[in-house]
Amino acid sequence: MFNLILFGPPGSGKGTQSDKLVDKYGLKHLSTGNLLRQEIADKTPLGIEAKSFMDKGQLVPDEVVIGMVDSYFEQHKEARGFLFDGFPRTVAQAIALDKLLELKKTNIAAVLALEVGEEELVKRLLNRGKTSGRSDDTNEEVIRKRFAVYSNETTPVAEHYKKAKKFKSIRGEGTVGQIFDAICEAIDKKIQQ
Ligand code: B4P
Repeated sequence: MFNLILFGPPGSGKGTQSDKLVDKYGLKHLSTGNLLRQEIADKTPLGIEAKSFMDKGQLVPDEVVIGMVDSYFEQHKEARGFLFDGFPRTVAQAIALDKLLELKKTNIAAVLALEVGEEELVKRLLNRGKTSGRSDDTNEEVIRKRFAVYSNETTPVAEHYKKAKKFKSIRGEGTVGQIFDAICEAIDKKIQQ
């Protein structure tokens, strides 16, 4: 199995790049944001709980997200590898992911982190909010809250993978094509190792 994490702040382009990467490398796309939005659309108890956190720009509790990832693994036992998008977002999630992968006798090959300045991120998210119908993208205060949560709770995840020598920064500003090429270059190097 070959597993990758696409890492970066809200709006850094994780979802945009993931769609292209899963096509090219035949990986299963595991976006916790997409899974949570599907639960909300289906009005499940999990979705109703998650919505109250997401609307405020907060993270959904670890046990909810980890349980959801575990059941996604159960449903995709045949996968050749996973592209994790927006997960893990806390150190507790990263440790849980390490354990789940260990049970499958596999691990994370690399963590690719998209680096984008905050003002560019706000611009992208407000712009997406005009058309996406996502309530967490329409209010600048909620967007700034998401950055604060990212800096407090998600940045330590980078340290977790830096210690394991799996972390690589990628410039996340430029055209979608340029960024895609830079990510593919990093992945291809990893595959050749
Ligand atoms: P996510 O769904 O993961 O989304 P995101 O971080 O907001 O955006 P992403 O980085 O994927 O940006 P995108 O490509 O769409 O999270 C949403 C919420 O779910 C979180 O705030 C949290 O509450 C909850 N959640 C999710 N996972 C969780 C977890 N593990 N634990 C707890 N809670 C969790 O790009 C953004 C915009 O930029 C798009 O409009 C795109 O078109 C544009 N764009 C992309 N690339 C561009 C480029 N190169 N130039 C210009 N614009 C670009």
